[in-house]
Amino acid sequence: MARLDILAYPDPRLRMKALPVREFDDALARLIDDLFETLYAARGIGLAATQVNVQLQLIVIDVSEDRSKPEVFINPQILARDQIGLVEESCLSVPGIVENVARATALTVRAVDRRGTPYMRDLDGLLAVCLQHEIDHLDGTLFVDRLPFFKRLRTRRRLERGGRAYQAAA
Ligand code: GNR
Ligand code: NI
Repeated sequence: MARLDILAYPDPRLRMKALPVREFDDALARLIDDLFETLYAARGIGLAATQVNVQLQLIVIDVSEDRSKPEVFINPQILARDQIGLVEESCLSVPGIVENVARATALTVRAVDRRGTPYMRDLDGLLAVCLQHEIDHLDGTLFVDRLPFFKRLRTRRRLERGGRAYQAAA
């Protein structure tokens, strides 16, 4: 297993669009293991392959308190969304910024598991929010892109000055 480097804003590689996974082989299994190791080391709840410079539609998530529920979403597609709520988000690739984002509070997703078997699931709570955040990464979108106009401007200014300076001042 290996811990991978997480790309940080404004790295242009975070803007690339991920391609569907086609080969469910040992290399994919190793990549999934590495993504979980990286996720747990960074104390995040979700990680998209895009964040470690792999342009594949591959997401790992664990929203459990004790880090005991690893979940893999490959080639995910959201089939239905229910209700919108404001949820406080942060991102390992946008350090120092915490803002409310409008997200569906429940959804139905179709994806395949690590062996390539398709499945469908209904999600809600933090898992639903996190999956939307990660699918955005696969499309090259960051949560700060989804802020209302003036908040987005303010956040962009803060990021240009450096997330760390903002964190210290907050
Ligand atoms: O660790 C993370 N926490 C989080 C909190 C609220 C909504 C989304 C997230 S995802 C984030 C990890 C990350 O950047 N994944 O892409
Ligand atoms: Ni993120």
